[in-house]
Parts: sequence; C-alpha cells; structure tokens
Amino acid sequence: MTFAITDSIIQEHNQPRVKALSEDYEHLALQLGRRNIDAEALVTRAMDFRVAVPSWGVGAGGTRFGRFGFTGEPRNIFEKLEDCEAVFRLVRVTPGISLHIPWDRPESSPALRAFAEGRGLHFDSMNSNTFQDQPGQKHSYQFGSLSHVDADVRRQAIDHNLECMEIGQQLGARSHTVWIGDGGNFPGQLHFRSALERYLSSMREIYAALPERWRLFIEHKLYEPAFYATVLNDWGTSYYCARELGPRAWSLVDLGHHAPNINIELVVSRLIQFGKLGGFHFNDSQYGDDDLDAGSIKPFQLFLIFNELVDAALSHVEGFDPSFMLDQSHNVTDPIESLAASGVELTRAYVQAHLVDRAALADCQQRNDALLALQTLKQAFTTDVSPILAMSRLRAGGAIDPIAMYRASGYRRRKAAERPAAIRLGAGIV
Ligand code: AFD
Ligand code: MN
Ligand code: MN
Repeated sequence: MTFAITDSIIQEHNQPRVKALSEDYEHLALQLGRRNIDAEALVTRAMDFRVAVPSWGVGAGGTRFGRFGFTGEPRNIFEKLEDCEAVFRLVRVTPGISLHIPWDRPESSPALRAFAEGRGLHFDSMNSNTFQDQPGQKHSYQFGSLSHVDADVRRQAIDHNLECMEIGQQLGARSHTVWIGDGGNFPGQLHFRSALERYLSSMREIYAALPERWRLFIEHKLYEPAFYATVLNDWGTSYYCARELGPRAWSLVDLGHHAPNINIELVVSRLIQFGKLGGFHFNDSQYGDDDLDAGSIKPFQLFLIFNELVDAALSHVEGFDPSFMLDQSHNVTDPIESLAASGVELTRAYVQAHLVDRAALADCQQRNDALLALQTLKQAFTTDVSPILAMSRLRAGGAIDPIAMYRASGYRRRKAAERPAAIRLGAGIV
C-alpha cells in the first residue's frame, strides 16, 4: 500500500482548528451581511469551483539552464496521479487532470482511467506536443510542426494530435489543447501568411477528427521558442483561427503568454464578447512565460480577470463556459504545495469577484465616477475571504490549512522511501 492523505488524517489535523475557523467565519458572515452578501452562498460557490492540474506540474519543472529533481519526485504517470490526488484531497477543487502526450502517455488507457477514477480524479484536457522531437521520431520539428513547409512533417504532427484525441477518448477527456512552438528567429525565415495558412489547414484536419461533444482549444503565445516571429502569437490570431475552424474551436488564454504589461482582463473580455473564450492556463508571470504560481505576483490582475468572468456568468452570456486549468512550472517549491496553494488562490479570486457590488459599479460607470468605480472593485479585492475558503474546504472534506496539513503528514518523506530515485523524468517545461 502506498501512503495517501486519507480523510481521517485530514480530520485529525482539522479538529483543533475548527473552533477558531467557526469564529472567524461567523464574524466575516456578519460583516458581509451588512453589505447584503450571503456568506453561505459564497461557501457553496467556493465548493463548486473547479480547476484542473497539469500532469506535467507535479514533477520538478526546470528551465533551459537545468532541472533540479527532488527526492520523492513521481517517476511515472501513476505516481504523478498519486500527487494530483494529494492536491485534490487537500483543497478539493482540483479533481481534473490535464494530460500531456507523450510525456505522460499511458501504456494502458483503461488501467490509467481506472486508477484515476478510483481516486476521485478524471481527465480533463489532452495536450499534444509537437514542440520537441521524441526518440525514434521520423521527422524533426526543429523548423515547425503543424505549419512546417514540408507536408510530411505536418502529416506527422497532425497524426500525433489525432492520437492524443484517441487516447483522450479512452480516458474520458473532454477537450484537446494545441500549443505549437512554430515560428522563426530571423526576418525572412518565414512567409508569415503562408505559415498561418498551413497551420490552419492542419488544424482543420484536427478539428474534423474532434470527438463528439469535445472542444478544441487553441493556445497562443507571444514568443519562445521562436524569438522573432511566432505563428500563433496573440489572441487576435487565436480568435481568427478559432472562428475559421468552427463552433467547437475556442481560444485558450495562458496568463504568461502575452506581451509585458498587456491588459489581460481586457483580452479576456474581448474573447467573451466575441464568443470564443474557451479556457485558461493559470499561472503568474513577472517577465514572460515564467509559469510561476497563480496569484503570486499580480493578485489584483487575477482578481480583475475573475471579475470579467463572474460578470459574464452573472449576466448569462450565451455559450460562456470556460475551462480552468493550471499550467505552472515548479522549480523552488514542492509542486504539491504550489498546486494546492494555487487552487486556493484561484478560488479566492473567484469568490472575491462575487463580492463586487455590480449595481454600484454600473452606477459609477454611468456617472463617470472613476474613483468610486475603482473603490467598488477594491472593496471586493481587499476583503479577506480566507474563512469562506477554509469553511468550503472543511465542508468538502479538505484541509482547513492545506500547507500545514501537508507538511504534518510527512507525505514527501514517505514518497521518498516509496519511490527510490534514479529514473530521471523526461522533459522540463518549455
Ligand atoms: C509549454 C507551453 C504551453 C503549454 C505547455 C503544455 O508554454 O504553456 O500549455 O507547454 O503543452 O509549457
Ligand atoms: Mn500553457
Ligand atoms: Mn506556457
């Protein structure tokens, strides 16, 4: 038997913390009551919040300068799922898994699916990889994949995506996410329009093979690995491609994939308005595609993004149903702690966005009262909803204090004994 964070271990840790939490919660409920906000309704919202974790996020990430493994690191997809289960049991909002192929290609999809479902987990989105060459691969992706000038390379990249969707169907996944590194480093290297045309024609084949009820997510990124021009470089190109492909193709926003200082909440709002916001890869960023923990650098930006999302949900924007996923790379923390903390931070932003007095905000906008409009948002953002989040975890069977609980469990130490080191995991995060 491998060690797991069971309900009884969690309850034991929660027990001495319940009284203080109840007091804090009651006090907050009283304060919110004065603002005509029902704390209980927010607890329910928090319990219903969901964000998927990436299979590639539970191992050490690494940068192009190196990768620092750690003892007890998962060595295969089953051990990765064990760690995903630990995150889920602590915070209870992360039962979904984004699976990466080929990094986490299952030997037997039915066995992997049963293993996941036995732990209360399910597969959410499939992620293809045509930004790296794999051993034994016939054609190289050095000069692109879905947009490559050579039809044989494009064929190989399309087939890989089709295989990902086949595996995903066996696993019960519901969407496929395509991110490509295609682009160029030198002016003149690419014919911009032809490259995008080739990408689109490859994507048309992938779209045509999309399983019933699935959604196809297009993930754009400004630069890297291409440093001069990227084929799928921004949300406008992503929107155009999603529209060209059809109603089941959507844009996916990774928070780290924009130009510095871009107003991401505005991008989000545009995609909502144009009916193409499919989902998110949440993380945080100081400089570029940093893949830092969600909410660690710009929590106000995260809140403002959720403000747009909650506004759209409350006003019943047609077809609005974005998927939430984390996409982080952990280099200086235990990935379980980072993913658990990020799950909490996203739930926090989601709950805080429900505190916005939307009638008051609309009134400020109508009267051009810029100062009070900001204060209306700030009132929501500066309200400490921690007791609501902790109460929702407690009621869902999770930990009142997930990080303290995790550390007290000795999980990683036990895994170090169960998982004797040696087999290095493959790629880091690009
Ligand atoms: C890389 C990309 C992108 C993608 C992920 C999985 O930057 O964020 O989502 O790989 O394919 O990290
Ligand atoms: Mn991403
Ligand atoms: Mn990224």
